[in-house]
Amino acid sequence: MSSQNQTGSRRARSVKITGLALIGALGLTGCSEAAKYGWLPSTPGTTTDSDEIIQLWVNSWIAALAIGVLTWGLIIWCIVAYRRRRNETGFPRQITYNLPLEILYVTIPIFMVMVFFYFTDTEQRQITDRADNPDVIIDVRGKQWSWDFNYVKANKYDAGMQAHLDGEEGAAETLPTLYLPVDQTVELRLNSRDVIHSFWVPAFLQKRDMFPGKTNYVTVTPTREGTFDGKCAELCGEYHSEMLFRVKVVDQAEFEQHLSTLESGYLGDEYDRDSYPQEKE
Ligand SMILES: [Cu+2]
Repeated sequence: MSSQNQTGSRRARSVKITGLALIGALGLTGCSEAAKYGWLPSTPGTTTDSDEIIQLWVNSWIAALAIGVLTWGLIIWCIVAYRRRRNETGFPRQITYNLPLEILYVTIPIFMVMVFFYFTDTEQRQITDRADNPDVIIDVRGKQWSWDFNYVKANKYDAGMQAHLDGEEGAAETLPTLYLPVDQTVELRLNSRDVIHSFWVPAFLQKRDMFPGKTNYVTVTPTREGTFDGKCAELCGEYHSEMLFRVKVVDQAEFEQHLSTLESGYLGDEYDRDSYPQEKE
């Protein structure tokens, strides 16, 4: 066999292997439901924002991967095409100060960043916009290491019990539970009683920090009934890992029924830890 034929068959084989690997990878991804949503802890239809957040996430990955594949391809092509040949000595021809090329590889990344920025910014504004007239307002107070929920319009409160570490895992039923009515716009007013916490319901794909002395807002309209996990996402001390809660998205009747079981009143600033003399003075 001539050396040319040998190189040809080797190339054909490597093309075949690469093709099979690609088809296999695509097949695996196609089968998996999780892959379809970019392995996010949510599925479409959980809140009015969740579908677009999932789309932004998945499309960003596709764009990033396409750019990645193109870049890796060009790198590998350069390595192979411009490798040192036998009987070649010294440095290859040096090409510098190629102005058109330099302008090209400055403008392309700027353009890519602008496209990513545009889509992220549009989406983020839509998510963080506060509703003019929320159906339900809940003042959420993070505290080491639990949560208080004030249902503002109904003047009802639910005070979470501080976590106790006794070596036994806490039962889900004992966790403080935030009730939300399905298909209604909810404004969560996030406050902290002591240190920085972070309000996170993974299934809602939204997370926001809670600072002492400052109120942050999350506006959410849950569209699927069910029970979801919530947790503090900011390391806030010894029992941070126990600072858990649950979210129950229920119909209006069940929501009202739950409110009727709660005490009337409002647990406001007066229960904050008195440790911010600079603000209290
Ligand atoms: Cu915390």
